[in-house]
Amino acid sequence: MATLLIKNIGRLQTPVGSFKHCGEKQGENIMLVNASVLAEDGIIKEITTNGEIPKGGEEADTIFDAEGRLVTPGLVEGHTHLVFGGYRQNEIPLKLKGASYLDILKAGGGILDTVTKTREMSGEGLFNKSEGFLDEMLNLGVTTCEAKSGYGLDFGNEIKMLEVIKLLNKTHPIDLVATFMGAHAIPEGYKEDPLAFIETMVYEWMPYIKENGLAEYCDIFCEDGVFDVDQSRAYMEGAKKLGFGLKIHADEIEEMGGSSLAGEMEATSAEHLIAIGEEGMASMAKGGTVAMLLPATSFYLDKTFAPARRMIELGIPVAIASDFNPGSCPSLNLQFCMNLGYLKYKMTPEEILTAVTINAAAGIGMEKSVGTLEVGKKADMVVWEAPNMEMLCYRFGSNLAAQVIKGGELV
Ligand code: IZC
Ligand code: ZN
Repeated sequence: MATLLIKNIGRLQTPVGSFKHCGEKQGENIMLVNASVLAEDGIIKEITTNGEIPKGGEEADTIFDAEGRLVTPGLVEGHTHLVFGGYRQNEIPLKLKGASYLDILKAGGGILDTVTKTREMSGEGLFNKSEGFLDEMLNLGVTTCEAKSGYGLDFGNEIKMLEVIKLLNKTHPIDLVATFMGAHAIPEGYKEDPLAFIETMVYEWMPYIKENGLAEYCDIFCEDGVFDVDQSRAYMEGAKKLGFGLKIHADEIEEMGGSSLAGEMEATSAEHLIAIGEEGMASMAKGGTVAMLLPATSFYLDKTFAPARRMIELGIPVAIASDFNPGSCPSLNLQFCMNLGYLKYKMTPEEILTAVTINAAAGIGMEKSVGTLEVGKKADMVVWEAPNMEMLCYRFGSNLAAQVIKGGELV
């Protein structure tokens, strides 16, 4: 039995409860002063406060002195396109000349450019590259991460990506949740008939992915010039029948009705939502769909920011994630997303902590095991180079994670 004691925690701050936190609950965190956490075999055994040390704590195999700093749950990264070939820095000069994200995609670049480069890479090459990204994330405080396929767009290459994610989950300290996103762009040969591509995925690829345990969720890019609402519905219905959880990139650039569909289908999460309207928000609130907001993408694409305050007001559980990908967010720094949450979404530090822990966890089906610091949950924690959440949300551009703890081990 391996034991770990984190002592002398100036402030331990965490949401409580293994469920989506909506409305006023979004901003409810508990704060313990002069706290300690004892973990046994990677699971939290006891949390104490006011200078008390858990029984047996002083004899723990490893003792870490937090020296009065802030400790929170490990960050949960709820949305990444982690596995990809190449980069797309060549798009910046085009953007500066006025080309939009969708202009570049429509001209055969964008996602399709990354598809070519991902197809060219071996599984081993993709594994090594993605592993490096996960190392960076862990350093920045991320202990659980969602990762999507979607740069293969044919059976063999989509499976190659999902196999890479599965192997990373086995070998890397970060826990991964895999999402199949074959419906990321329309591949060559299906331009005139996107529904035929959807049917191929639903009837031929998804059953294989399900049988082989290669993904928990299916995601689709519902956007002008990509997949429309009817095609998205067909894809999601197919995925639901096979027992996948549902996600949808909705209302990112144009308000297409993807968020209304998400609520109607009771999708686990809807992503982006920059252009969402009142109808979409009402539907998501009714469907209990997590709003997976991606502020670094708004920043990078020079777009407005999703109406997070209105969502909280309407009782939509809000999560914040990075969207790490080579085209619309080449940053995997979730701490930067927290800064943007504070300044651009105007969320409180408490609401932001909920957004990057328990609500992100609920958005990827991990809320029972991670996302809060409570007895029985995984001992995934971050000791921050900060006394409180205000400092963490205010200072940007530095890595304030002083010590990351994953599954009861210092990393
Ligand atoms: O590679 O552009 N929005 N998918 C939907 C992306 C961005 C990733 C990319
Ligand atoms: Zn995305």
